[in-house]
Amino acid sequence: MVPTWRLRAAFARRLSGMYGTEVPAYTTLLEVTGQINDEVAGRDPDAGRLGGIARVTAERHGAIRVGTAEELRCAAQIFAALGMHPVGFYDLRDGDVGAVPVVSTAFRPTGTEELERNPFRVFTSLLTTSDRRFFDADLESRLESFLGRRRLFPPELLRLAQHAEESGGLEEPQAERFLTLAVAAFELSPEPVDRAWYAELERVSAVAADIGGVAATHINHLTPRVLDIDALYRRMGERDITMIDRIQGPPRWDGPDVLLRQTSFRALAEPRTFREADGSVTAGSLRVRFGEVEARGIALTRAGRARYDELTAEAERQAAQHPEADRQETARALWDAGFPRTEHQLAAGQQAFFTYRPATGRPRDGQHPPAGLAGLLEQGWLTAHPLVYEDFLPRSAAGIFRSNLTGEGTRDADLAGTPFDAHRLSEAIGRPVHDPFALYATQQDRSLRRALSSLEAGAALRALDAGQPAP
Ligand code: OOG
Ligand code: NI
Repeated sequence: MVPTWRLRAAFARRLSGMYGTEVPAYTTLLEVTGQINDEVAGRDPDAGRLGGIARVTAERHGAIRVGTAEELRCAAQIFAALGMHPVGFYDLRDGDVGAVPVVSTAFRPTGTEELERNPFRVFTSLLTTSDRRFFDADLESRLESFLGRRRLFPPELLRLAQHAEESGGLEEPQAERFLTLAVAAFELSPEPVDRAWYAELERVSAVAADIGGVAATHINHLTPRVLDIDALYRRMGERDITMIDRIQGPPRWDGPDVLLRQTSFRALAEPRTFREADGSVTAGSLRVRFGEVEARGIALTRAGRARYDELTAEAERQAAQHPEADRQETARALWDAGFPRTEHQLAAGQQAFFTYRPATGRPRDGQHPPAGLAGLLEQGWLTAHPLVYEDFLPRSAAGIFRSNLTGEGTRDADLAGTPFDAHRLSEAIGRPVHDPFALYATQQDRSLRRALSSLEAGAALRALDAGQPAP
């Protein structure tokens, strides 16, 4: 039997191989990423603090886009076979410039062990065809009928996926068949693109055209994880690959790495065939795919995230006021003044998530552990190991979409948007969309409870049981 996690690891590896043949710049990116990861692992004894080198080397996220709730349900079935579940809700329709008509979630493993085995995740976006700001009633109905006629995933693939989900894996020949069909479902289709239809959707949004203007779905990008994204950014430039103008997310600074830093480049135009108005088929090209790379840091609690969001908004405000100033420096100064400088401060202030363990070798000397987390850490009762941020950032995601766009598109901001939230997305998928904060909190609480029990830290355990945010 090939267990779930092995299916996931094999799927990620094969998808990466397939994508490398489709987008050569991705192969360059993997080479440079691999060099830098080796260098960092060789010089920095702490390089494995946020995931061992084996995990980081294999680590990828992908992005796909689908058109209907039915397509999303099928994608969810395939991901469920791989032990990947919807986490988080992202609404990208409201950005001031280049808003995109999609709502999204990320499919990923949710358990500590599964993440450690292979953390493959796929950012998955659903076209909001009923959003009147983008699509009028006539276009919506033509889109719906176009999407209703296509089938992204063959029934055999879906049957195997369901079987794999129910049995926690697949027997060998079926596993092979499942992986082959699953990878093929995300390849670029040779099917000719209807020129007029694609162009009509492109006037609304390039993302709408990429989703609803073609007969199949495809991987939009596949993103490796790098241990030093600033070094990678420079080195890609030396290889003549033009990156977007900056690294998104937190600035580089001396304090702990938190959340997610990402940067990207536009892939080259790819040959596609088109069906013209007179029925003839011509050769052409489309430029919708992407290269992206990311560095991951510590997962923040709601409080830590609120602080991050404030600093980001302030950095944006200052950058808008002083367009001549270096953005990184502006942000760094704000962080130096206003963000916890050490992991210890993040833990004691409950601004980030950690795995807690009882410190080994601390003499008790007849003392009782204190009730508060800060005291437990300061007096050396507990050690804290950071949890990696496994999710995405809406602002960076919007930035990635935006740099993908050929034009600004059109959106009638005077009309009301279709309301959408995590609950409605859960209904569309037919599976619960998990709250990322709750998942990290569960991981943290489990370790804390175990550590406190083994320390016989009665007061701290009672505080935890009383439902306080932490002891
Ligand atoms: C997804 C964009 C979001 C990220 O890393 O934030 C994303 C897309 O372009 O389909 O992948
Ligand atoms: Ni991405």
